[in-house]
Amino acid sequence: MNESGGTILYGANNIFLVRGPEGILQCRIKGKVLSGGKGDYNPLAAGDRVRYRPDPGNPGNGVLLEREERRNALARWNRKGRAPQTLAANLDLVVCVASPHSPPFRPRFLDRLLVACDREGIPGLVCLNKIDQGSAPWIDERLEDFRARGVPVLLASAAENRGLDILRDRIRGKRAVFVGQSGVGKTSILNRLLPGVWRKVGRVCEKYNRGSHTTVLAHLEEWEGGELIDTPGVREFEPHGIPPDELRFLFQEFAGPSERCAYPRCTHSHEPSCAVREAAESGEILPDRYESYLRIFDLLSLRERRAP
Ligand SMILES: Nc1nc2c(ncn2[C@@H]2O[C@H](COP(=O)(O)OP(=O)(O)OP(=O)(O)O)[C@@H](O)[C@H]2O)c(=O)[nH]1
Ligand SMILES: [Mg+2]
Ligand SMILES: [Zn+2]
Repeated sequence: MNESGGTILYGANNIFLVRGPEGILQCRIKGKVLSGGKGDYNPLAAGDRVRYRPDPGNPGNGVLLEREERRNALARWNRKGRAPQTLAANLDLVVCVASPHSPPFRPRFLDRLLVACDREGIPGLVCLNKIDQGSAPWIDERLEDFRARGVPVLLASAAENRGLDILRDRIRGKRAVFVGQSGVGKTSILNRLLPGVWRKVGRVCEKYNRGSHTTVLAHLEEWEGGELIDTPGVREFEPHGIPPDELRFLFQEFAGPSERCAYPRCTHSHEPSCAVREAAESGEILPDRYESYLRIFDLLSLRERRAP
């Protein structure tokens, strides 16, 4: 039978659901390594375009042949696997979900997600869910700082069905992925947008995955002319594929002060007479943003030194 092109909806343990012209098929990777996915922690992610061959003797099944080139991808460094792990691919929008108190607000986690979005040229937005639990001045200050740099910030409560119309308007017609720490309410929000579907998908994932959560990929559902992707919560998000000395360009607010740094190629990490550090000390730049930058810079530098 002929080859077809399709989109990965989700997968686990080498069984992937692919949406193609024949409908939705269960596919396996042919051989050990998928062409196009070498060296990755996971060769395929939700949203990937693939080539596959339907199995004529086994309707509804097929074999994956190749991953097509990605337009973009949201990937993190997987420490355990020592390889980049793609959460979702070919995206129009990343919805970075957070909550104010449980789990606690972690702005540096959002910084890392947004750095990865920026680097890939994918628009990102911040959705603070669980606002029924209230906010705090330091959280509001951090959110205001995102807004000041053009990152949309939405306040929502999936529990009380508040603030979700604005989110609907933002994501309609797009392929949007929901990411964030475990427990912030990604699936709860998606259940409000597309009732019923996500629980069902969760059960299917569990079946393929023999009850464990570790290898379940994100999954994709069609919604109002676009597509929504839910992802399992991640504890850490280490950006991947950013040279340390290019990180500074992803912290836009450093641009102005950096013109006053003593060294023209100052990385704002250790150099004397660094105007960015001074700006953080004087409050012109949010000190926590500078701290956040330093932490990412260290991570990226360490990984670069360890690379073969
Ligand atoms: N108070 C309050 N609780 C909420 C809200 N949204 C979700 N929750 C609760 O938070 C818990 C976690 O919600 P989930 O939607 O499973 O969170 P998740 O981000 O999908 O978590 P992972 O799938 O583990 O990454 C559940 O007990 C929800 O009922 C909200 O707006 N307010
Ligand atoms: Mg979830
Ligand atoms: Zn500097």
